[in-house]
Formats: sequence, C-alpha cells, structure tokens
Amino acid sequence: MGQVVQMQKTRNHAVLLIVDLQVDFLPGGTLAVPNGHEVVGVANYAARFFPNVVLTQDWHPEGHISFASSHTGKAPFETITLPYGEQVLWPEHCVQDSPGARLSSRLDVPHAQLVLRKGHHAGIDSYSAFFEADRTTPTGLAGYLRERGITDVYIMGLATDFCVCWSAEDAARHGFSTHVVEDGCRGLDVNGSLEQAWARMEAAGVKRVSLDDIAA
Ligand code: VGL
Ligand code: ZN
Repeated sequence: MGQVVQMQKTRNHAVLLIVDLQVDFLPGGTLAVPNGHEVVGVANYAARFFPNVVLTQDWHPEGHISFASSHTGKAPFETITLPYGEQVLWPEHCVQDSPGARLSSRLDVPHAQLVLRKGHHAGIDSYSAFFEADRTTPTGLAGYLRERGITDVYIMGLATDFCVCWSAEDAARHGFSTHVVEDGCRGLDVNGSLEQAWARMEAAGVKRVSLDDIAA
C-alpha cells in the first residue's frame, strides 16, 4: 500500500488511457481481437499505479458508416474511400447500449474518472480518443487532460493497430509525453496493420514501455 501511494504521488501529471476493453473486442465478440482478454488483468494491475485513469468506449449508432453492412456488396475487412480518407469496413460492433458495447465485466478500475465514448457520429469513424477519423473533429479529451494538468499519457488496450495507435499518435501530436504499454495491448492485424502501427507510433515519438516499467 505504501508503495502504491508513493507511485501515485509521482504520477499526478500522468493518465492511464485504457482503450476499448469492451465485450465485442473480446473472445466471442463480433470483432474479437485475438487474445484480447489477456489485457483486462493487465489493465486492472496497471491502473493501480495511476491516480488518473480514463476509459474509452467505442459507441456507434446502428447503421454506422464503418459497418460493412451499411454498404451494399461490401464485406468486413474490405476498405472503401470516404470523404475523410480510407476506411476499413468492420463487422457490426459496439452498437450504442447493446451488450457488445459494454465494458468487460472483468475490468476492475473503480477509480477511473472519465469514460469517453467515441464513434458516435453516424458518418465518421473515430479510432482515436482525441480526434475523429477526419482528424479535425475533436472529442474534447485533449482539453480535459490539459485542464487537469496532465502532461504524460500512458495508453493500453484494444486494438494496438487501430484505436491504440491512432490515440497514441494524436496524444503525441498534442504535445503530451506519450507512452504505449506494449504488453497491455493486442492487435487485429488487418493486412499488415500491426507492423505499420508500430512504425507510425515510433515516427510520432511515442515511447514503447512495458508493464514492468510502470510497476518498477
Ligand atoms: C476499433 C476497429 C473498429 C478499436 C474500433 O477499438 O481498435 N477497431 N472500431
Ligand atoms: Zn468501432
């Protein structure tokens, strides 16, 4: 207990951002990330070292533009070009208020301060917790963190190559000292997206850390 309190004192200016630990991204879900369930326990443990924790929740209306079922003749994991760029089409997932959109029942982070819902505009996807996929519509998270004096962002969750990567790039772009907790993430890996994601995060100056680094 003493150690945890001491840790927390040193991390007053840091936030742990736990991305999309939701039923649809876990085994049995409609867009299950391979081995995604392995990171729920990591999140519960890592959160003990952070006084500030924010959860994100993918939260799409029915008929969302990112669903393959919203485009005639298209199948999941195909891509299309939308006004804001390329969009991977997904199975229906995380529909607002559906059981699949719930946070994992094993997630145990009672001191999380904010649950940020994203992807709620019917015509724009939002992988990033900071900007929607047009990369200009803000979610408000950067302002929230800045007003609270946060300088360091630690990110983990699902999926490494989509919501984690885009959130990390945007956090770094906003000037936060940004870290991705590698063993707290799992990827979807659609057509090489996982390798590309790590390259993009590195190019953005995102630091790659492990759970041991946090708990040290
Ligand atoms: C995600 C694909 C679609 C994610 C969300 O959480 O990484 N991926 N929606
Ligand atoms: Zn989604």
